[in-house]
Amino acid sequence: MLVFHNDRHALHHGRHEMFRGQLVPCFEVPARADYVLQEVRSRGLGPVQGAPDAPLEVFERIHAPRYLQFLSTAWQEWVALDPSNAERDALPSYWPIRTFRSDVLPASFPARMGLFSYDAGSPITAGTWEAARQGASCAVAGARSLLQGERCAFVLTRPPGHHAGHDFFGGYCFLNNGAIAAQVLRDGGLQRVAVLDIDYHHGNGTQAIFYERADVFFASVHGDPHTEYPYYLGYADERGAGAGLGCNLNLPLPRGTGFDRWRQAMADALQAIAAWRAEALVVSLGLDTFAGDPIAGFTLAGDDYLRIGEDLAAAGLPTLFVFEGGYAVAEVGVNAVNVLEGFAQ
Ligand code: Q9C
Ligand code: ZN
Repeated sequence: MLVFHNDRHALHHGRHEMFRGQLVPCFEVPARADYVLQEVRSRGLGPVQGAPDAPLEVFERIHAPRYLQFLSTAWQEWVALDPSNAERDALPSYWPIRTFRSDVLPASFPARMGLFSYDAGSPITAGTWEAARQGASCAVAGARSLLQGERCAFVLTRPPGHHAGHDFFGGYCFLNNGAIAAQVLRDGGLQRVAVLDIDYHHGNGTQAIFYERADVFFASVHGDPHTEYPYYLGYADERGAGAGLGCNLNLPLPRGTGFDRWRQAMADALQAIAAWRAEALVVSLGLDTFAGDPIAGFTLAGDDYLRIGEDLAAAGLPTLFVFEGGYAVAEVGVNAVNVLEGFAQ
């Protein structure tokens, strides 16, 4: 399996996220991707390559130009507010919730931080833009490899992407790598592309991006948002809207769910994707469904990830895996490569 590795991922290294009124050390750390790369190499999964910088126009197929403009200069603006800010991550403190305008663009940098985000858990650091942009470039290269006939490829990148929307960051995500890949597949000539999100958290960004579209099917198996992040999206009654009605499938499961029930939910999602006649599959591959994950609540075990890979392979579609969450750092490499090896064998 081809592996597209973001060799600039460590430029994004948040120090703190806001959690229950305190700044706590970030869960989304560079070591996550390092463990996955180490496992890819030691198990000989396939050749590891980088990717050329994709032009911004490719990202603009998914993200708003003014959002990309904001991200590309956010760190410089943050430091310009106060030189000592260089020692601190940038986090938002204000948000334009209901009754406020979101069409305005305040000159104030903190005001724009809130305009373009939805939580205080996703710090912007000196290298966030560089890292996110290179990661999205890897997603573009991965999608193109499928268009050129590869059966599968793996985009090994962080920061993750599935919580990022058309014009907002959150949930540790800045550019929606999976959505960008799906769009590259569409623009490369495929008519019907499915995104299957198996991260513990609902992929609210990806869902929102494609919600009114009939050409990209979004299916997600995740912790029930009644109790789990991101709380405000991911419910079973969200089926798509307008032309996209029927092209969105949410399968929320209660905290504590184990592999048997989880596996049946993924089978239901794959069944819907097959019935929809998808031509290619993008898998948002979160490993935070693992029992040992510090911020999630399912109870999957290491070997279960081999079965997941086998089940995905049985769907018989060209498949692009995109790395998302998974915070049991020492195990995330084995679990990720188990899926990929289960798929490829
Ligand atoms: N203190 C992804 O898995 N906060 N994002 C949870 C932890 C947000 C997860 C609370 C979790 C976002 C890509
Ligand atoms: Zn997650």
